[in-house]
Amino acid sequence: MKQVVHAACPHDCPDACGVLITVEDGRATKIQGDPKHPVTRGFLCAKVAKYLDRVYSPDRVLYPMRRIAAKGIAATNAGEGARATQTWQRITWDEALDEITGRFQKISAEFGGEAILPYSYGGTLGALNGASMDRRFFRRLGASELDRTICSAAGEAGLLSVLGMKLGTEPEQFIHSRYIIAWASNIHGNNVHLWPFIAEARRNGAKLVVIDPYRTRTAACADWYLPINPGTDGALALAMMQVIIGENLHDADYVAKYTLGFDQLREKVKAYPPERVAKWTGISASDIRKLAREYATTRPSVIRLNYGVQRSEGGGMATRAIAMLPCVIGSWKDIGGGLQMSTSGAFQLNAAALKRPDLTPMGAENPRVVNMVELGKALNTLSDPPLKALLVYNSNPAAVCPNHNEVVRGLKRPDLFTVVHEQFFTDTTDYADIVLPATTFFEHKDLQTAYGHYYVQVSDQAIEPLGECRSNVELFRSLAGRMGFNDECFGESIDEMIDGALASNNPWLQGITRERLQREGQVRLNFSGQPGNRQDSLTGSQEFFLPFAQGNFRTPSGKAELYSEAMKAQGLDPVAEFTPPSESRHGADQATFPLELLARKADNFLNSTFSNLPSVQEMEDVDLLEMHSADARARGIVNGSTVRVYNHRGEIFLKARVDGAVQPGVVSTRLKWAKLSPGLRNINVLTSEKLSDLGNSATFYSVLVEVESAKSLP
Ligand SMILES: Nc1nc2c(c(=O)[nH]1)N[C@H]1C(S)=C(S)[C@@H](COP(=O)(O)OP(=O)(O)OC[C@H]3O[C@@H](n4cnc5c(=O)[nH]c(N)nc54)[C@H](O)[C@@H]3O)O[C@H]1N2
Ligand SMILES: Nc1nc2c(c(=O)[nH]1)N[C@H]1C(S)=C(S)[C@@H](COP(=O)(O)OP(=O)(O)OC[C@H]3O[C@@H](n4cnc5c(=O)[nH]c(N)nc54)[C@H](O)[C@@H]3O)O[C@H]1N2
Ligand code: SF4
Ligand SMILES: [Mo]
Repeated sequence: MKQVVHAACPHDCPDACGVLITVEDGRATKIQGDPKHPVTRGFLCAKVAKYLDRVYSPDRVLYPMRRIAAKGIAATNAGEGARATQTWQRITWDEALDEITGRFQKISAEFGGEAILPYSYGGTLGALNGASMDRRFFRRLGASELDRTICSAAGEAGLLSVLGMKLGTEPEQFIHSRYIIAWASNIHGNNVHLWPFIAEARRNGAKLVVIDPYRTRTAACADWYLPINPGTDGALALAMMQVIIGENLHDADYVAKYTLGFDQLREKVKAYPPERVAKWTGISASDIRKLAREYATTRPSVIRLNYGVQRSEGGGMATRAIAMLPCVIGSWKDIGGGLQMSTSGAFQLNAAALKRPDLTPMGAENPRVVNMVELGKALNTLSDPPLKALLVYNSNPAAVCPNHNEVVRGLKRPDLFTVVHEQFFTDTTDYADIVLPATTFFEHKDLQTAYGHYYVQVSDQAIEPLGECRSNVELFRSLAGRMGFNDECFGESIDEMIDGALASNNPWLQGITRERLQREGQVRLNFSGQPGNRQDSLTGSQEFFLPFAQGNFRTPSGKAELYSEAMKAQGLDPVAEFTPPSESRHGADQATFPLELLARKADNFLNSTFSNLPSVQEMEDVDLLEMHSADARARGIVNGSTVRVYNHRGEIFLKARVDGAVQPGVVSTRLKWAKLSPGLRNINVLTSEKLSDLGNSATFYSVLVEVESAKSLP
């Protein structure tokens, strides 16, 4: 029997694609993008187009496993057989659940629930398998709470400080833009479904400007590429506003009606003339002026701001400064104007129904919070209570966490009981006591929102779980049962959970039901009647959502806050300011190591996911250190040389590629599994646990290193 199932890609990606899976006699035989999805428009990214290789990979974890060897990397890339017999003993789910709950109960009795830490992030962004039954379980257990800041917390805090809500320009409006700035936005790599809209805008005469220290594919095909020194974007935005306000190019009417603190901003930006900012950014004063003038006068103009800016020590403040730009020029009024960093704030699912924070045991209302970026520090230094158990799901911290050597030192602790729920034997399972098999999105049902558009989807289950795989929801349901948690919510069915999540008072979810989602595949949030909505002038059929066309900011003042009391209360500049990151060429630590490192993502992997699949590996250039010819020459390095890249946190070995991707003073390499990298260590050996200025976020792009040529790869 052949059928086509509608699913939604749950990977941590703004596009949240609609997916069609063909199933024949219980086996998935084809995957394609849903042509009916207005943003997916029938195509998938290259990695998910190969998803059958992932689902049916011979390397999948299919059964619960118990460690029978010492913790550590047992085999780098060995086949299933060797690994299974030398490192793992297959056990039943009952045995696994007994062992886990037994250990959890013992640890709770001896040290308290806070000695147990959940560790999860973006494996799946499905509303259920991302954050529902797991949150209920850990609340009920009284475990430490995880502050999930590894990705976007700095940028979110910066954006919210100005707009009050994570809303932005919808992708469909980009075709109407005349001036598009891709700011720290690797569109071809990380957000490919925006590209066709930009391409159409350019056919209509739009100009594309890219601001990125790395010459991405998007930068290479831009009309104007501005390589910027890492971590200096805040200064650039302030200088642009110095020019715009100084030359009276701002929208005085919009500013007067809908913003707060313009006079303070006008004063503040006087300290950031283009000549001063040119020295930090590496962008000439004349180019800064030209950018500011073009941006303010070519209408509609839109900024696609992505998260690259905010993975920096001053990333929150930089995002805040950039978020002011569309408020100052009033581009929120235009179809195809404004800014998009994230659209996720529009999806106001019923979080209390999903996560049930009310399950907290008496006396444990405010559990200890552990920042996920500081996992190494937490495992090695926390006391009162120390961390004694870790349950990892939806994440691969031994690959993605900064200061990898410290993370591994912590994970190796013999007294730490680690459980990892996974689809593959990752870097993190190498330190697990128990590994549990997890389903892929083909094998479970979920509800899907997005952070790069405004469509909700139900992702249907296409095939039966492989082997003995269980979804995250089913794992935590099983654990709750075994712990004797008899709260009714642990028995809710998947459909009841989806219904509960959609049962929200938010007007944007009105009329969106599970039945309707299953019938229609994807449904746009219900923005009808929103002030500022406008008809599409080309087709006349679509009503666009312009969240801030008539103000409606969700800040305490209801205005776009160019001056923020909340910032002031945190001891920060209430307008905005720029301080160079301490780990940068202009920073306090610049004397330690001379080169700025971009520890970037791979275009064809998704963080560390996909980096173990041969058919995806073929598409990606790995284990390369990209550097400028001047920096290479000064160190006697040529294209293809083996190099040692090091700082005070550690060292890695790579092959040099001297290709013009980066400017002098900057080097770059990409994230992948550590155990598939030379010397069994990846880029996060070199990155820092230091937190950003706002949001306590990670600073993957504020890293100094030195490079020297080496004899051979380890
Ligand atoms: N193919 C692929 N797609 C992905 C991912 C992936 O790993 N691979 N990851 C997903 C995830 S988790 C996320 S959060 C999103 C993130 O997607 P993006 O926000 O696009 O994240 P990054 O790739 O970190 O950064 C974007 C760009 O910012 C640049 N950049 C670095 N530092 C600076 C700086 O100081 N200033 C400026 N102007 N630019 C800078 C980088 O070189 C990069 O090209 O993408 C998602 N999509
Ligand atoms: N150097 C450097 N480090 C980075 C970044 C960077 O740009 N540079 N990016 C950072 C960012 S933005 C992010 S968001 C983080 C991402 O950090 P993570 O969210 O840890 O990302 P992944 O490496 O994709 O690991 C997700 C894991 O979840 C598993 N998984 C997928 N679906 C499921 C499921 O349904 N159930 C269970 N139990 N497991 C599942 C996958 O197999 C995969 O191993 O990495 C951060 N680390
Ligand atoms: S990873 Fe992103 S682009 Fe690729 S299929 Fe999933 S949502 Fe679409
Ligand atoms: Mo992320």
